[in-house]
Amino acid sequence: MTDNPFPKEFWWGVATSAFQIEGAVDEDGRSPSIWDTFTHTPGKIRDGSDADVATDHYHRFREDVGLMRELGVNAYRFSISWSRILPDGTGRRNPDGVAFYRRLCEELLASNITPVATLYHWDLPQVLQDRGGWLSPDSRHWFAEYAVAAKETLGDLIGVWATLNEPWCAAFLGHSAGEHAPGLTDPGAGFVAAHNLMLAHHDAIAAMREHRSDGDQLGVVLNLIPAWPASDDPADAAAAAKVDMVQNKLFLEAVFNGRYPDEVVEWHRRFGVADQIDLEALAAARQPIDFLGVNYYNVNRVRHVPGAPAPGPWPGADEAVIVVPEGPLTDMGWAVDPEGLTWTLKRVATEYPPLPLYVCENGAAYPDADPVDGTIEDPDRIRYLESHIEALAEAIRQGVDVRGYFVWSLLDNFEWAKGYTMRFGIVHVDFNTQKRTIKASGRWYRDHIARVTGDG
Ligand code: IFM
Repeated sequence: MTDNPFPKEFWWGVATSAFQIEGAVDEDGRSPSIWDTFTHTPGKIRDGSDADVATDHYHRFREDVGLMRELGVNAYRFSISWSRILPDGTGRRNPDGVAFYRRLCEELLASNITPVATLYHWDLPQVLQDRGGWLSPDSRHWFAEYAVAAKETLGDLIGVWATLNEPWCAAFLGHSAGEHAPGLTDPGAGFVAAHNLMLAHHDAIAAMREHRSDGDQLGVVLNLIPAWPASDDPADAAAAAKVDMVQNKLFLEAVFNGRYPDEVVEWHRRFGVADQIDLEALAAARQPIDFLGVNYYNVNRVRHVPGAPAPGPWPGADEAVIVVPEGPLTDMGWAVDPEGLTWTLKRVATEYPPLPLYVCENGAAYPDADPVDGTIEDPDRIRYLESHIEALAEAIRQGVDVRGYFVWSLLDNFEWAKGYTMRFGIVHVDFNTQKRTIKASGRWYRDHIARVTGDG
């Protein structure tokens, strides 16, 4: 990087989530989440696996913080398991669950690594699903109660809080496409879940602000996937705009402006759920945030195909088809589009009020070879990270206020419906022995951090 635009205090971090790494699913009072139920339902996970052990981080967190020290990161983004803190979903707090996150944060702080917590990375307590889950109008109150419980018990150690991770996934992959827990396949249910998640987000911010400490930063993390037309044909542009509406605009508008785009309101009517979506309640609930987290992996290129049904996770986007990308793909089947990151960050900065942004996830799955002589060469992942960090640098040079970048992921881990078939880590995990090995990409990231912070 010839012209280094990253300030000294920039956060160079790594990210994980509770369900994907912790394991220990029935230890110390944790109750099952919807993902425990889903993984134990035959046919839901590609390799038939579950996350009962995952990467055993619950028992190995000190070793994992040690890896972060070796990498030289100064921030760690993780999520808290609701089922550990409030095993009944609401009410009784579980001191043993809280104690785990206290130990983790103490270890991080002793290592000069800032803890960045997400409250909800998709693992709703099953007891709450049994009461209607995100389709229940009560869900906003359950979530606000959980947010307060987390803030009251961990707020002396954690100053940066995101309410939700990627609510589009929780809403539409979970309730419309059936690919994620709880596995519903109802277009309207996705919109209802999205609405209740947005209310929950605003309510949690309001409730946590009442328990505010100096310097707290409260925000939310969205996965903003640019939906670009596959050609210059205006019909492709119109199809792409519909995908953008469900993927991005719905959440950006709800978070920043407490409203939905007109097309989305129309879809509420069309799918027969308008009576479950109180637009005035959303406007009334709206809270300003201190930062927006942006997760970025790739671009969706969209073609208009007459008569095609809307793709499952984008209900309403009739006649829109996501094109299979050309060129080198990651293991997820995603193209490598660093320019989409610059574009996304500039879009948020241009269309919405000025706000600190963090790239809360970015990374790539590739089929790594097993370690040879204690090392793993993963040049594709290095190229991916390098090109995206350069794209981020470009956004900063163009004036976007980005304060941090988190690689997804610290560790190879449980990739949801794809089980253990996808390796996103910059640290390899042998899932039989749990041995960790820093990959070449991890060493590259360490050297990059040292270089740009002047410690190299
Ligand atoms: O593993 C997921 C993570 O949980 C949420 N964002 C995308 C990642 C890769 O698919």
